[in-house]
Amino acid sequence: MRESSGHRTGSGFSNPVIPGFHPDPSVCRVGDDYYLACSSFEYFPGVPLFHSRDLVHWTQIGNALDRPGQLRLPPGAPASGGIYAPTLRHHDGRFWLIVTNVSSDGNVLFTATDPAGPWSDPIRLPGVHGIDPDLAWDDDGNCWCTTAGVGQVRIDPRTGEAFGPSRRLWSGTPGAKAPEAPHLYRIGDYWYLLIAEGGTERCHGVSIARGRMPTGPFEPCPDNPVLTHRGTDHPLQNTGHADLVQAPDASWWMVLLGVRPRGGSPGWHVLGRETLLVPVDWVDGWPVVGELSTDMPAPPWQLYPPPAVPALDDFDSDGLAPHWVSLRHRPPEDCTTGMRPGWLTLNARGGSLDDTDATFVGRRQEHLSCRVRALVDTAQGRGGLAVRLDEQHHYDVEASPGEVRVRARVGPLHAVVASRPTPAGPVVLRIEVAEVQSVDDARTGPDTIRVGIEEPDGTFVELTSLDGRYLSTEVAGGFTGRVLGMFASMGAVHFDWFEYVPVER
Ligand code: 6LW
Repeated sequence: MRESSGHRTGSGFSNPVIPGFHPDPSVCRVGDDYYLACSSFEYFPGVPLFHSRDLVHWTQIGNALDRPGQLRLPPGAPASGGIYAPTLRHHDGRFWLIVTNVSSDGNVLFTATDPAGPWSDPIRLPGVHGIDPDLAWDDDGNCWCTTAGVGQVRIDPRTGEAFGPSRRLWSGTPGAKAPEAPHLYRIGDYWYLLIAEGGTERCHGVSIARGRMPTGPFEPCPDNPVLTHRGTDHPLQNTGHADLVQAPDASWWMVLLGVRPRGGSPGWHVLGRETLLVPVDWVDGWPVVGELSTDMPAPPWQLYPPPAVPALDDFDSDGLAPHWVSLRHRPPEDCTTGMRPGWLTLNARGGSLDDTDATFVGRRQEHLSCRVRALVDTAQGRGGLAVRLDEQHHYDVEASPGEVRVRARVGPLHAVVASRPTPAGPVVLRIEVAEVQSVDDARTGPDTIRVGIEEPDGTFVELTSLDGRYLSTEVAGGFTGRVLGMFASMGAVHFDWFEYVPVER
C-alpha cells in the first residue's frame, strides 16, 4: 500500500497533500477516519480511494471501479474522457459514490460498506443529466442529486430513478463561466451550495450560496469567490473544485484541486491537478477560507509521522498495488505477474503508445523532480518505459533485442530522437525528470526529461534530454497529468522491477 507524500514541513504540512494527477477531490468523514475519491478519466482501474486520520497523510486503499463491469471505457474513449468528478458520501451505514462516465454510461452510482471495496455494480441514472453529480440527503430521507449548471433533481439512489426534470438552482456569479462541481450540505440552520466557477484553468475559483431548504432559493455569499488564485503569482494556481469536511474537533477543512505551473510564460503544469487542503472558519454564517500555501501551519491535532513511500516494486506478489493504472482496461492476460514469477509481463495489444489500446501500466508522476528505472527483458518482444500525457504526447525509451531507441510523440510529430546498440540480455532503462531551477528567459520550459540506459555498474548513459513542456497540460490540453510507466509494443515484455524515486533539488 502506498502513502502520499503530504508531509510535515517544520511544524506544519505541505500542499499538495495528494500530489500528482488527483483532481476533483471529494471527501467524507466517518468517526476518526477520512476517505477521499478523485477523478480518473481514461485510466483503469478508476476512482482512486484514499484514507487518512489527519487529512494530511493519505494512503491509497484501492480504486472504487476495479472491475470491467463497473467501468466501461470503449477502446476509442478519448484521453480525458471516461470518469469525471466523484462525490463520496457516507449515509445510512453505507458509502455512496456518484460519478459521470462521459464515454459510456453517463451518471452512475455505486455503494460499499467498506470504502476499500468491493464496490457495487453500477446503478445507472438515465434521468440525471450534467456532469459533477452530488448527493445530499435531507431529514425526510429525500436524496437530492445536484449537477453542474447548477441543476437539481430528487432521485432514488437505490434504483437510480429520477423524479421529474432537473430544476435550475443557481448559475453562480453573473458573468463567470462554468458553474460546476456542486456540493450541497446542511450546516447549522442553512443548506450551503458550494460550487466551482471560472473554468478549471487559471481563473478557477470557489463560490458558495445558502438557503433554508435543500431545493433553494439560494442567496450568494457577498464575498464570492471565497477562494481563488486568479491573477496572482501564487505558486498554487487553478485552485477550485472543492469539498468541505468537519474534523472531530469541530474545525472545518476544504479539499480542492490546484496545479503547480513552472517555467517562464505562460507557465506549464505537468503533474495535472493535485489535491490540496486548507482550513476554513465560519464568520456570520459564511465560510472564510484560510491562506493556502505550499507550506501550511499544522492542524490542531497530532500529525502522523512522515510516511515511507516504497520506491521499488519488484513484482514478487500476485496482482498489482492500487496505484498502478492502465489504459481503458487491463485484461489479465495482457498484464500478469503469473507468467514469469517475480516479473511483470506485458503482452502487446496495440503497436505503440500512439494507440488507444496500448498495453501500459504506470503510476502518476507525483514530484516535480524524480527518477524512474526498470529492468526490462525484451527477448520475446519490444517495450520499455514512457512518460505519458496522452496518445499524442509521450516520450518513450523502447528496448528490443540489441537496441534501445528513444521516441518522442508531440501532436502530429513523431520522431526517433536517439538510438544505441545494447548487449544481449535484460537492460535497465532510466528516465530522470528535473524541475527547472532558474527561468533564464520567458520561454524557459517547466522541466527536462533525460532518457537513457544504465551500464551494468549503474552508470547512467543519457541518450537524449527533452523539454518537458510538450508533456504539459498547457500543450496537450485535457484534464489529466503525467503518468510514468511500462509498455509493450510487440510480443511479450518482462519487467523484473520498477523504481520511482523523488529527487530533492
Ligand atoms: C470536472 C469539472 C472540473 O468535471 O473539471 O475542475 C472537470 N473542474 O468539475 C474534469 O475534471
